[in-house]
Amino acid sequence: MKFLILVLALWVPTIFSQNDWWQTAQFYQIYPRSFKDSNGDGIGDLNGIREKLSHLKDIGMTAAWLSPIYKSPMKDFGYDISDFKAIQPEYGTMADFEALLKRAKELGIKLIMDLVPNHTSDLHEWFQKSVNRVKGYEDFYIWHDGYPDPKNSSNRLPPNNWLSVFRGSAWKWNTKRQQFYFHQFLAEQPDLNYRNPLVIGAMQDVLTFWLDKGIAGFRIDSVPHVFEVQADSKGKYPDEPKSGNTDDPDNFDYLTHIYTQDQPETTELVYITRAFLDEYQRKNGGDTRIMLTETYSPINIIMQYYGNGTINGAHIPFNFNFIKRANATSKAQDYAGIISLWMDNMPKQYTANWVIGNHDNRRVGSRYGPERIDAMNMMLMVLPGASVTYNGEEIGMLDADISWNDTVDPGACNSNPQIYQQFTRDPARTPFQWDDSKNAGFSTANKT
Ligand SMILES: *[C@@H]1O[C@H](CO)[C@@H](O)[C@H](O)[C@H]1NC(C)=O
Ligand SMILES: *[C@@H]1O[C@H](CO)[C@@H](O)[C@H](O)[C@H]1NC(C)=O
Ligand SMILES: *[C@@H]1O[C@H](CO)[C@@H](O)[C@H](O)[C@H]1NC(C)=O
Ligand SMILES: *[C@@H]1O[C@H](CO)[C@@H](O)[C@H](O)[C@H]1NC(C)=O
Ligand SMILES: CC(=O)N[C@H]1CO[C@H](CO)[C@@H](O)[C@@H]1O
Repeated sequence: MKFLILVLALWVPTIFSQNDWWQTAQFYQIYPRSFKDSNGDGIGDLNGIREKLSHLKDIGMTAAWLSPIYKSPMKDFGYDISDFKAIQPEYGTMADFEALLKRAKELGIKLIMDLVPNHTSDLHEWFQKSVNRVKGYEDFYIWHDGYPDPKNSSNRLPPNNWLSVFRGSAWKWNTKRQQFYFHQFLAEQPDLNYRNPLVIGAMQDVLTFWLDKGIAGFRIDSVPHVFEVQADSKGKYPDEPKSGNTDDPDNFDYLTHIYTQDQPETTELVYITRAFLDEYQRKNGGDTRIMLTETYSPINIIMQYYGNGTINGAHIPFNFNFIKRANATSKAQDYAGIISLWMDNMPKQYTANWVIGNHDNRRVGSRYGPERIDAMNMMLMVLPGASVTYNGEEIGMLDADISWNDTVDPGACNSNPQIYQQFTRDPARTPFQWDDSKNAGFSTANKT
């Protein structure tokens, strides 16, 4: 009886209310490099995704978001972008992308692109122009003279103590421009300066390019990192305080990131982007174009991403609490707590979402234990709102054991053979297991 009431309570409101497509969507993240290799080079590609897209339909998915497929030197597997309007050749061509979109439309699956606003590749035309101080591009990135080194007159010291997520100083000297530039991730990934309206304009131009092709929206990567605090009137950037969490001064965790994350301008940018997407729909018609945002921030900050009461923000600010707060020892009451945490904090007019896995975290089966995989997948589907899962979780793939020699994730490669396992994301990025043929049906290549 109780179960029947629960089912009715979840089901009845959905048939009487007018939900927009995304409010009840099942989102499936595809990691293109590891999904399906169609041409035998050992690397997943767009034609492979097209070939296997009916799998998503079979398991009830209604939308897919693709990890980056843009042109990239691949220092961070596509999260370092050298051209936001081109496809990385090893993944295919623009024609392949259009064929994928067409197939997705036939199947009724919406496609979402991953936008990486936090930085570009250092090979991006914008960065090259900024290095050379080409007019209009001087302030596309965050530049600083640094300070003289009292111990060594031919050296300069970085502007402050800020650290890169991938270890070491977040500032890198550029000999051509004779200044430091700021990079929260790899040195090859300079951060864009979003206080420059020309940068916002350039990014909106990128959004328009992909929306015109017919995609349903964007998943925006690493939102909290988009802004850092401004330098004071003397051009000085403040140091961040030590966290006390580790003795390793190169570890990102050595500092508390009060000046480089969750700055108030971040939500502003989310609101501006939402207004831009709504305006696009007003002008061009069609279904709602949506925005999903990635942030691991505290709940009060995440709620601001939804909107501030008068202005709307992200349709789906990812809810990572199952990833952050649950593990193999969690009890029923812990899960109940995780669910209430979101539902009690979310203003009623918004739509809940639940993320079970992604390319940055251990797999569901490795986090909660293999015997809980089905339960976790089912819970994701019955909770109210949208669900978000990662390719392979539906078949219960587990983390692979990847040796130091085979490790390619930059976060791990920048560490050492003793500690890399704390940093590596490779174990959750192994090829999708399609069947029991060679390479589990992922590829005909000898090495994947
Ligand atoms: C002084 O700084 C320069 C430039 O960073 C470096 O190449 C050189 O090795 C440094 N000299 C000493 C003695 O540390
Ligand atoms: C919401 O944000 C907008 C745009 O930033 C701002 O103009 C407005 O005052 C904010 N409203 C509230 C209630 O904070
Ligand atoms: C596992 O999750 C529970 C809550 O769900 C938490 O109390 C506990 O500290 C977590 N354990 C680890 C090792 O993270
Ligand atoms: C890793 O690579 C090094 C250098 O190529 C080699 O000497 C070593 O035997 C390899 N280790 C393993 C465990 O394969
Ligand atoms: C959280 C996060 O890391 N966000 C993205 C910003 O850029 C880095 C480096 O490219 C990516 O790894 C991230 O996914």
